[in-house]
Amino acid sequence: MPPKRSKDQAAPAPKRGTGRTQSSAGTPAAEDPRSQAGEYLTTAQGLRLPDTDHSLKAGPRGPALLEDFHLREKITHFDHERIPERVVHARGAAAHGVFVAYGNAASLTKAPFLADENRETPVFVRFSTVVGSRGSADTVRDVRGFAVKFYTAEGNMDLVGNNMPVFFIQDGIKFPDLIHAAKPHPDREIPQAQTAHDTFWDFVSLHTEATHHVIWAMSDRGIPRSFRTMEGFGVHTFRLVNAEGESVLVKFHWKPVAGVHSLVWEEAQITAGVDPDFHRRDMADGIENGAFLEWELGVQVFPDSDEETFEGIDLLDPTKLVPEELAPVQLIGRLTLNRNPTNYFAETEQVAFHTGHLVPGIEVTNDPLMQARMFSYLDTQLTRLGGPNFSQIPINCPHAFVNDNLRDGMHQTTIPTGLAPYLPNSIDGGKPLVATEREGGYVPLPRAVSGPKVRANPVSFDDHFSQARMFWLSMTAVERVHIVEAYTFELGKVFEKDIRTRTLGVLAQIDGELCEAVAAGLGLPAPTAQPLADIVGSPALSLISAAPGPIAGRVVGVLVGPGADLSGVQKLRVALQAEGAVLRLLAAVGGELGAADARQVVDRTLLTSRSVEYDAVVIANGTGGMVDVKLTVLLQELFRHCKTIAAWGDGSQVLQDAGIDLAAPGILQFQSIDNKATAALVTAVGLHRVWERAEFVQAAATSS
Ligand code: HDE
Repeated sequence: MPPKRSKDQAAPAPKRGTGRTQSSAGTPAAEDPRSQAGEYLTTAQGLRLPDTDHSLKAGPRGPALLEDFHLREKITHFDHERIPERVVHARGAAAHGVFVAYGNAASLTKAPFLADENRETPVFVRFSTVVGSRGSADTVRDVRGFAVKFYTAEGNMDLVGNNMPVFFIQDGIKFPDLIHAAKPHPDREIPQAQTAHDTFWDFVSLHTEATHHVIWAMSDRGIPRSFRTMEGFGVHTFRLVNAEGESVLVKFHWKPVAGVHSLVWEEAQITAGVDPDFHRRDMADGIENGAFLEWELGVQVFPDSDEETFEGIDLLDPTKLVPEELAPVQLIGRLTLNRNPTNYFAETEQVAFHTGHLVPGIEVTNDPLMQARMFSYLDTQLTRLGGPNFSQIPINCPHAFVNDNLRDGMHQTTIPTGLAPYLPNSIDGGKPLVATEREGGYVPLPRAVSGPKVRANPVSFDDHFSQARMFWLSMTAVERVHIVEAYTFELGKVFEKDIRTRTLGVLAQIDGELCEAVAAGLGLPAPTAQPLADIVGSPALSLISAAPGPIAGRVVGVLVGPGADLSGVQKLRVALQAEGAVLRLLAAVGGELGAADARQVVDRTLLTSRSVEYDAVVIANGTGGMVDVKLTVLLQELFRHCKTIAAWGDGSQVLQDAGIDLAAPGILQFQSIDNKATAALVTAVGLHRVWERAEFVQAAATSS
C-alpha cells in the first residue's frame, strides 16, 4: 500500500485530460478511455464553443483581437504538435497483440512470460526502417527494426531487435559514425532513406567490420515483402537464468509463420513512389481483415562458458551469427498481432523502447554494442518525449505496479502521496520496500569482472570476412544475382571512383565471382580475389523455399471486362478468402458489374492501380480483347517481378496481346474456375515467386 494521504490534503478528481473517468489499477475504466468525452466541441478547459471557423475580430474586416483565447489556444497547440522524430528508426508502424509461452523454456529462464505454459502477455510491436525520415517510404532498401514491448506482470520487458541477425559495428561508440555516414549528405540532405550514396560506402569500405551486415542489407532481406514475412533477431547474445540460478547464453529469433519473403528491387522502387505506405497498409489491412500477423519466438542456446564462444564463434561479437545448423532454434512461444492502434501519435510515435527494460531471468551480456545501447535508449527519450516521465504515457505504462520514488519533472501526471520519496526513510514507514530475489527483485547473476582499463577489442573481433563469405555461399543462384544487382546499383550511385574501387577490394575478400560481377557492372577492373578458405554455407540463411507457405494477407488481382465470368470470380473470391487472402477486382473503369444478386464491385482501375499491389493477377474469362498500354505495363511488371499470372477461358488472349510468353514458367491457364484451379493458384501464391522465371528478366549488367 502507498503511504496514506493526510486528512488535510485533497487531490484532483480522478479524471483524464479529456474529462473521462480514470481507471484505478486493475479495474477496467467505466468508459472507453480512448475517446474524447462529450458531444460538444470545447476548449482544452472544457468550455463549449459556438464557432471554430472565425477568429474574433474588430468587425468582419477588422484585425484579430488578442483576447481571442480560442484562436490562441488552437494555434499554439497546433504549433507544438510535432515532437522530434527518432534519430534512427523514425519511420515505423505498430500493432498490439499477445505473446503466449509454450511452457518449454522453464529450464532456461525463470521469467514467467517465457517459462509458464500458456501464459498470455500483452505486447506492442513497432516495425521500422532505420535511415529514412518519418515521412519516407516503407519499401526502401534498409534494415528493419523489430521492437517488441512485453507488458509482463513483472514489469515491461523490451526486445529491441532487427530483421537481420548481425550489425554493422562491434562497439556502440561507432554508432554515431555509422549513422552520420548512412543519413543523407549534410549539405543538400540528399538522398532520402537509402544507402546508395558516397558517405555510406566511404564508411563501410574503410570500416570492414560492417562487411557482413552490408551483404545482408544488399540481399533480399533488405527489401521485405511485408512485416509479416520478416524474420526478427535479438542480434546480441543474452543470458537467461532459471529458477535454480543456472544460466545459458541465447540468441533470440522471431520466425514468421507466413515464411520469410521479399520484394524484388524494381518492385520495391516502384512501390516507394506508388504506395509509400505499403508495409504499414499491409499490416493494418491484414489485422482489420482478421489475417493476423504471427511469429514463433525461438532461442539458440549455448553453454554459459567463461570464453563466451560457441564452436569458435565469439558470442559477444554482434557482427557474427551462429548458423542454425550448429545450434538449432528451439521454439518457445507464439506472438500474434491482432489489434491496430487507435491513434498513431499516442501509441506508435510515443512508444519508448529500451534495451534496459528487463525482467528477472533475462540479462544482457558484455557485447560492447549492447552496452552502449543500455545508455542510449533512455537518454534519447528525454529529448524525444520531452522529459523523464515518458513511462507515464499510456502506451509505455507498465501493467505491473509502479512505486518508483521518482518525482516531479516535465509532464508529471501521477499524484504521489507521502512525504518520503527516499530510502531509507522512517516517515513513510520505510516504504516502498526493496525486494529480495525471491520477492521478484532484479538481481543479476553475480559474475566476476576484471581486466585492465583499455580501449580495445578482443582479437576474435578482427575477423571481418568469414561470415560475409558464409552468407554469400549460403545463397541460391537467384539470390546471388539479386545481391550482385544491389551492390552494382548502390555503387553505381557512388560518385567517387576511389570509393567504388575500395569497395571492390572488400568484395574480393568475400568472393571472386561476386567481385567480378559487380566490377563488370560498374565497368571497373576486378581486383584479385582473396576469399578465406574452408568456409561453408548455412542453407538456413536462404529465403528460397520449395514448399508453399500460407497466403494470409496476400492480394490477388482479378482483371475483368464487362462480359467477364462473374460466377468464376465469386468462386475464386471464396477460395482466397478461406485462406485469409484478398481478391481485388481490377477493371478498365470503376463501378459495379453483374446483376443485383451477384454484384461485384470494381476495387481498382487501370488508372488507380499498379502491379506492385498484387501478389498474383488472374484474367477472367470474358475479358479477351481488352488491350491497354497500362495493362501491358502491369502484366509486364508482374512478369518481370516473377509473380504468378493466370487466366481462364479467353483471358489468355489478354496475356498474349500484352506480350506475355504463355510458355514461360508460372503462367497458369485454366478452362474455368473449379477446385483444381483455385488450389493451383493458392499453391503458386504460397510459393511467393516463380523464381524459374528470374533468368528471363535479369538486368544485362548482372546476367553475364
Ligand atoms: Fe537502436 N536506437 N541503437 N539498435 N534501435 C534507437 O532509440 C542505438 C541497435 C533498434 O521502434 C533509438 O527510441 C545505439 C541495434 C530499433 O521505437 C536510439 C546503437 C539494434 C529501434 C538507438 C543501436 C537496434 C532503435 C532511436 C549502437 C538491433 C526502434 C529512437 C550501440 C538489435 C525502436 C529510440 C522503436 C532505436 C540507439 C544499435 C534496434 C537512438 C546507440 C544493434 C528496433 O536510442
